[in-house]
Amino acid sequence: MATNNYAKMWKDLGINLEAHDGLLRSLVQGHSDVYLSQENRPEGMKYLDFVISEIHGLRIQELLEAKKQGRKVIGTFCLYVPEEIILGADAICVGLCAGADIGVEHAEQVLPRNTCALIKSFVGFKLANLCPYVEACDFVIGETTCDGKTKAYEMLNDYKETFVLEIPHMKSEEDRTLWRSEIRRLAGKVEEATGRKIGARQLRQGIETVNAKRAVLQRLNSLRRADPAPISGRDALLINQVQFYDDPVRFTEKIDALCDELEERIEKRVGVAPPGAPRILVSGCPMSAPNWKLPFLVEKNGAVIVAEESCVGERGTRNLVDTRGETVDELLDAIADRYLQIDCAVFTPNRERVDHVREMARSYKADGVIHYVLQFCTPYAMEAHRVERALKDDELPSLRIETDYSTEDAAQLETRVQAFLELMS
Ligand code: BJ8
Repeated sequence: MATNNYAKMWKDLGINLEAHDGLLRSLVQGHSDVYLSQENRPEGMKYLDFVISEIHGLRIQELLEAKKQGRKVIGTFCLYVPEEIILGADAICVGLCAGADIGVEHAEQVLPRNTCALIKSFVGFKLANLCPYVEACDFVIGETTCDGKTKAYEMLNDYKETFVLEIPHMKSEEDRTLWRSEIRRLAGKVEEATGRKIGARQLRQGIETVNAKRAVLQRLNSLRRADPAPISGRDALLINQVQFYDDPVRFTEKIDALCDELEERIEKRVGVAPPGAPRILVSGCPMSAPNWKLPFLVEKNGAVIVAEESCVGERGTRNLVDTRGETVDELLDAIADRYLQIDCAVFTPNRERVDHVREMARSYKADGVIHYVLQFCTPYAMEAHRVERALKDDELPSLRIETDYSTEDAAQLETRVQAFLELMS
């Protein structure tokens, strides 16, 4: 990225240029070490590399251009916030979850140390004025998922307007009623902020755009069932991460073309690892960009990650919104119903997540499962035991990893990963 070209843009956004340079340097280095070092990548990944190389440049420029044309930019942190509603008001949705530990010392001045890395990262980014996406947003939408996020949004609201959506923690009919009314409250907020009424035609268009994006990611996932794997887990993760920032229509077209290429590779039996390489399913907490630590350690030791049971993965792409509704009310209910199916660990009971892990392990022919938990994430740490028990019943080896965004534990993690992969050789 030609940083000089963007320095004025970042300065105008109030970015701390010195700290931001450090963030970009580590991003470029991480991308080079983890991604560009791979051999035999699909050609289509060049687009994703380009997006990453311009992640705080060209895309931010596009957002600011759109704002000049009168569109709003709205930030989100969670899969429960429907992009369809934001698109229905001709606004732009950007995912703000962050996966870097730069800014953590700022976050720890106001948050307990035993807060998960994802929360520390987004709070730290705001306090240190590090993220042009946050600064480009007109407002952000939070949600009452885990306690840490719920309370962090109170703090974030002191610096950036934060609208908080109430997420029920159960899935009874009463919860559905609450959730449907929250979806309407959100639509009202988006209409008020954008000054645009969400009509049925625009909402349907928003639904179709997001359905198309999810459908292409489903296509990508289904191609990863092949052996040899036509694409690495690292690259698939990058695609899943970029979907939260990129223009959804352009992204869908590019990934569709990449899938065509993967189909050809499968036909010619071209893979990123030899046939029979250990196939790993990763399950648990989301990995936001540039959190690439674990996939790198797994794949540099000869295994291939074939699927992610994660919000940056299949939990986010499973299920499309039913488009049969004709009125705004019917479409909003269809959106609410689709989103209530998400099996985040903040729900109770949450048996469907365990079923999904087992089902994914079977369908992707995984040889083992890594249960990935961000340190201090109680919901996923609590569910780990239930997941492990189910996998034991299926006679599938599993490994529990608890970590954060720092690289301090990389050597120790690698030793554990190597020992785990030996079980499969
Ligand atoms: S739908 S997983 S994106 S809440 S890791 S902040 S849960 S303490 S990210 Fe999440 Fe929505 Fe659920 Fe997905 Fe809390 Fe855990 Fe931290 Fe987490």
